[in-house]
This record gives sequence, structure tokens and C-alpha cells, in this order.
Amino acid sequence: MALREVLQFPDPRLKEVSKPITRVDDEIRELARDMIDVMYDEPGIGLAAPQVGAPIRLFVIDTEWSDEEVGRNPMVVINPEISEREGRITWEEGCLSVPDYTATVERDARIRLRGTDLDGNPIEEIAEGLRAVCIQHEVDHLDGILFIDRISRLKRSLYVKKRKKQLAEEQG
Ligand code: K1U
Ligand code: ZN
Repeated sequence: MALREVLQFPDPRLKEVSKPITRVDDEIRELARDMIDVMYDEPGIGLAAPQVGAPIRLFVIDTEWSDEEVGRNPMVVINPEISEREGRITWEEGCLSVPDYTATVERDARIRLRGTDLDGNPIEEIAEGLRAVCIQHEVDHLDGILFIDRISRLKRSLYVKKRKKQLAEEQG
């Protein structure tokens, strides 16, 4: 199985606003399958299409992440919309596109997610806690926003400095 590469900050493609999906074809089905493989392999509890270089509005999620294939329940969401938001919650977030960094982010505590699955069936879910946080994180990716855009300017600039140093060292 050839795994798609996850784009890493500061790749400019992570800042693009992704396009709505108008028709689900074989290419999109294959992309969703590949993204699920990447999510479990990394491992992660979510992954948005632009993170693998596809600027379209689709993400995959499994917040009950399990090491064992039998316990897995991935969900593919196309053209997600968050329609209701209630309360605030803070969570320590990480991102597969932001290596070696986590930070506390404040988000909506309870949300209503709407979208469709790969067969065009509607998805509607009220999410709370980690699931609500992860959905907002993935929808942010579709809008070109990373969790480091939601932390203080000081924390962000310290991370950017660390990341530039890391990349310079990698390049020798
Ligand atoms: O979108 C991504 O980059 C995936 C990211 C999602 C996320 C994590 C935490 C809070 C909000 C959003 C990750 O999955 S990072 C890895 C991670 O948190 C994790 C991995 C395996 C098991 C449990 C958690
Ligand atoms: Zn992320």
C-alpha cells in the first residue's frame, strides 16, 4: 500500500481555501480510502483532503481511534457545514501537518455538523468534547486555517522559528 504524503507547515497549499465537491467520482472514492489509510498509519484521529494535496471539501475522522482494525469506525464527510455552536472548550491540539508541536486552543464546545457521505446520504451529528474539537480542526483545514493560527502571536512566532531551524538542519 503506497501511502499519500501529508503536507507539512509551511507548505503554502495548506493555506488555500478548498473547493466544494459537486460530484463524487472514483477519484474521490479512492482519495477517501487513501486518507483513511493515512489517518490510521500516522496515527491521527482526523485528516482533511488539503493535507494530502487535494484542495476539495472532504475530511475523514475517527475519534474512537483504535490500533486494532476491528475497532475502527471511520467517517467520511463531504462538504461539511457547522450550523450550530454552543459553549466554549479548550483542548490541547496537535496536527499531522504541524510537526512536533501541540498547543491549547479554544473552540466551540457543542456543534451541529452537516454534510454528506460518499453515497450522497446526509450526515447530521451533534458533537461534543474531542469530536467537536476535531471536526472544527478539520473544517479549518478546508478553509486554509491551521491550529497555530488560533494561538497567541508570541506562541506562533516561537513555533515558526523552531520549525525554520528544524528545516534548515534537515537540509544540512
Ligand atoms: O487534522 C489533523 O492534523 C489530525 C489531528 C486532529 C486533531 C487532533 C487533536 C485535536 C484536534 C484535532 C490529529 O489526529 S493529531 C494526532 C492525535 O491527536 C492522536 C493520534 C492518535 C491517537 C489519539 C490522538
Ligand atoms: Zn491538522
